[in-house]
Amino acid sequence: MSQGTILKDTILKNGLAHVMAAHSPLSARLVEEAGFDGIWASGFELSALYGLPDVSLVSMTQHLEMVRAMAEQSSLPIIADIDTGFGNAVNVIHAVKQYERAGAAAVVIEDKTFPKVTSLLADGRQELLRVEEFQGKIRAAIATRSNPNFLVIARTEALIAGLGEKEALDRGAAYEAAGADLIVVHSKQKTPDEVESFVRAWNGKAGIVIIPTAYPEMNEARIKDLGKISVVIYGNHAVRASVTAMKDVFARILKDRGIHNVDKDIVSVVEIFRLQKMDEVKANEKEFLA
Ligand code: SPV
Ligand code: MG
Repeated sequence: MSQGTILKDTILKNGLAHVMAAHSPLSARLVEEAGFDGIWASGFELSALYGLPDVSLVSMTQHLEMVRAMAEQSSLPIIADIDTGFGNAVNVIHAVKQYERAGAAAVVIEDKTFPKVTSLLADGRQELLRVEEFQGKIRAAIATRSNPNFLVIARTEALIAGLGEKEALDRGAAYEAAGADLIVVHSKQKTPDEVESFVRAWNGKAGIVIIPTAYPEMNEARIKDLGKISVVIYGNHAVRASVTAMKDVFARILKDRGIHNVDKDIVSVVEIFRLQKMDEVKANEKEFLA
């Protein structure tokens, strides 16, 4: 079964797929062990990992290599955040071929101009593509995929750009008409009102995807009550959790002048061996080292 089929089946079976961000093969394994339905190969997280802002600086090759490495370490479907598709429809064609081959379940393409600016920034420069041009990118992605279950997800940034609900609804409908399987509507409002209102007004057939980072009180009970939402993406909680943990442990080691206190509060080296599958190495040594 293809990864896209697995993701589609989860949505069909559970109504809502819950997907967690990852930025490394190790974090992808932790997402799977925690019990999520899928992995969000977040551009924001990978950019942060390189110490870079999420403004189209990380290349397609860097992101693709990470997706490939994550796919090797996890059996969960991966939703690849390919930003604007790295250029125009021609770049999208190239990207879709590569990401499908790399083992992703889906790509999300957003309707901003290249280079994009990260969405949640308070005064970010948010420029949107003409609807027809973005439809061309979606059509190009659909025409390129070799498996019809490789999901092409269109993301509108109309609310992020402050263009209002009507523009967001019109764009969502236009992207569905171009063939998008699902529609991401993103918002940076501190409350869920804007997204809830969009969802209530949405009368397309395509399911909606949300990334509720800015409005965290939108929990899964509320999402299910609203209906129409197929996927919730927890967009940057892997990198934020790891920064929180590293800051805490690093500060304590300096304060304590040693590792004697933190040792009991962090995972053991044996746990890292388990995540690295050292047991397989031991078994192979026994079997093959003569
Ligand atoms: C990402 O995680 O890269 C996203 C979500 O695209 S956001 O950063 O909120 O735009
Ligand atoms: Mg992104």
